[in-house]
Amino acid sequence: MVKQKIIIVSNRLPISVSKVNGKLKFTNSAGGLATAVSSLGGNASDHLWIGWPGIASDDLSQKDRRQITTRLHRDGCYPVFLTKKQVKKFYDGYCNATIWPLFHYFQTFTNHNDDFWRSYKEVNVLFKKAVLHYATPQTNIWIHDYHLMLLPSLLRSALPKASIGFFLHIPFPSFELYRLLPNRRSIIEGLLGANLIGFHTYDYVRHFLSSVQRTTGFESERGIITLADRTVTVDAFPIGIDYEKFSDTAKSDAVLRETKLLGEHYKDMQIILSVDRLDYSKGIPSRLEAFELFLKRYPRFHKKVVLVLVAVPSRVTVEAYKNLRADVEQTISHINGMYGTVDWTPISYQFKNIEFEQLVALYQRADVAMVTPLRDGMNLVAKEYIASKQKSTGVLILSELTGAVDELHEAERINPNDSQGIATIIKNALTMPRSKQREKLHSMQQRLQSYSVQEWATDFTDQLKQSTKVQAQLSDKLLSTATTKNIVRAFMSAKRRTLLLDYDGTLADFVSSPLHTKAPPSKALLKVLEKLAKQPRTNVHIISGRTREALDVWFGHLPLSLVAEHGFWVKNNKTWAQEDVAFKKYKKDIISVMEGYAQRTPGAHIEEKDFSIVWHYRNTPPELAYARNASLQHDLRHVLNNDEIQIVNGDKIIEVKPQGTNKGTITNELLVENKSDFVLCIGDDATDEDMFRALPKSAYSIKVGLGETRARNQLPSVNKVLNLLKQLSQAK
Ligand code: ADQ
Repeated sequence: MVKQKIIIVSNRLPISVSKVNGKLKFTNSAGGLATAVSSLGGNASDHLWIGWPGIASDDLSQKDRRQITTRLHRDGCYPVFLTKKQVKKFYDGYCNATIWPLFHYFQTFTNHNDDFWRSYKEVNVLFKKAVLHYATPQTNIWIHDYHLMLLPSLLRSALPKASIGFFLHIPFPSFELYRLLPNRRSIIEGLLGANLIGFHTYDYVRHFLSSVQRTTGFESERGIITLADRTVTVDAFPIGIDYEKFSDTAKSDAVLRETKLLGEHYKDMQIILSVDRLDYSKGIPSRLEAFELFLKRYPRFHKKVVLVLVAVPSRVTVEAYKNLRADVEQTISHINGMYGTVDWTPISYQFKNIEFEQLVALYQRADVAMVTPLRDGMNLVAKEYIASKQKSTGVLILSELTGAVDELHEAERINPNDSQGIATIIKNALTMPRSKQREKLHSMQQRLQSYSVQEWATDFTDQLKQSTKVQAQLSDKLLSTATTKNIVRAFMSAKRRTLLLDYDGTLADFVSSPLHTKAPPSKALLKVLEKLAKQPRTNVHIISGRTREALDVWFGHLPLSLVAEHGFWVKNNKTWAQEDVAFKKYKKDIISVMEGYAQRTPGAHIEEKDFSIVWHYRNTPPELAYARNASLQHDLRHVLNNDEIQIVNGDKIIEVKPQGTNKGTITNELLVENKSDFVLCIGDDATDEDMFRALPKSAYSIKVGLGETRARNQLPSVNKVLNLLKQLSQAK
């Protein structure tokens, strides 16, 4: 097996295969991604590319397949063959009739179909098999785009240590749209298999993070999502173009010749250019509408302006695309028929792929570029137009619904639905002084030059290495089998043992209701605790924020010591003792403030304990909870205004309680009373950090979950805690 540094995985390979007159034909697609990958440095054996070669396998004989594979291998490409049925259901279906329209906010074009989804899963598994064929356990893998959103997790389960990056080239929609997808959870879980997930803009990052939280509950801080045993970094990497390629080609003889020809053909005429794949997201019909309005409102430009509209054929078998083509062509004929004359055709239309030099010549010669998508992840045409303006001036009209607008703010920004506004902007663009055009072009060119597609690729892969390194450091703290064995050994040889255990999130998973009737301990847990407490010379303490009543119901029958309400109640020898603090007098005020909020906060709930009042917001929509929590805390501080009370943020709760007593103070007391040579403390949230802080150096401490902690070790889940306790309970 070859040793590779990076594996690129995308639906399409940079080489396309077709069959012409029974013979295989190989064509290079010089897209931005191919350029980016070739710029990653090293030689060809440092990267390989896995993808579909663009031809259905039903049309290929065994001999054809072998020939394709051998030919592609020469260029570092490895084919995944798809059948006609898969192309129809996976590619035309789930990718382009479900995900593409929904992620571009075309809800009405979105087709939800179980067959498409089945095929999407099946093809992602095919890609997994192909990657596993070439990957080593430490391989760097970079997966591209919406066709392969399940692949990161599929690979993660097979290669737990691999460095996996994912980049989405289209927008990630707001949760309001994303939630419409029946398979929304599977897609998010699929993506979360990556170490690093990249988007074009920060808006898409925000949408993604909020969808992760709303579908799976995983929270994020500064773009880092904490899962049970791993973290995932999410960031914005706005894709660039191969700047030099466009700026150099623009100065080449071939382009100068082409530009001259264009100049002669459109003598004394200003050119407005429109170049896109023929896709409904690109807003071509509304662009035509705005152009017609411009012709109607400003007749002085008749015969002086031509709109050159180049549309690349795309997804021609999908219904919505067929309809779009008919619509566009009909509107063009209407405008040409309505405004054209014997010696002037307002719109020159081409429905084809054009040669690179021809494209650059058009960019070079065009006085105005109209880039007006209704939605676009980034939009490279806008950037390519600016880079090609080496020897000429020009104005870029750019939709504010593209990702590119964030970087190209000197462009003439338009709302693609505002035809009246666009008509005015076209007129202004055609009459803009050249000095102003030059000034705007210059600053945009500088920006594009400094973050080209080469920088983009290097930036992403560097960040991927960085996130994988952080990930590895994090896993260093995860309790290893060796440390577990040490703990069991130390437990066995100790003269006296003390265990300090939190309950919610440590011994039992969180449930949506805080009521104790809804969160009882499992039979398995009770059995382990009983066995553990019956071990000789062993004291087991449950130290919880729960009420005495709850702990009594759950554990009253076992020989355990119980601490309720974070240390305000302690049960030893069957009686509860209470800390001597005054809290009663504040309760009424606290509850009345909280009740005011609870009435207008769906999902929120108030819990009254002897020594605290708790605001629970686990079931409140996160954005609402965020807003309410801030004002609730502000009002509480205002009402209480004294040093005896503290307001503490816990896991989906805000707790108001007296100062002074916490899980740390009670830990101190218990350690003095118990005088043990073996101490094990396990907890999961901020209140448990007080316990960890109070422990002697020799103690073993474990936090459940990732995130910063003073604990020596971490465990990913409640189940793993139970496993550890089970081992101790069986120790002889
Ligand atoms: P696309 O939707 O394909 O890309 P875009 O970014 O504009 O959109 O890229 C189109 C590419 O095709 C450009 O490089 C352009 O030069 C080329 N092209 C267009 N018309 C052509 C023609 N007639 N002949 C030859 N070439 C032509 C997706 C996302 C975008 C995102 C890119 C990259 O939808 O939002 O910018 O990926 O991430």
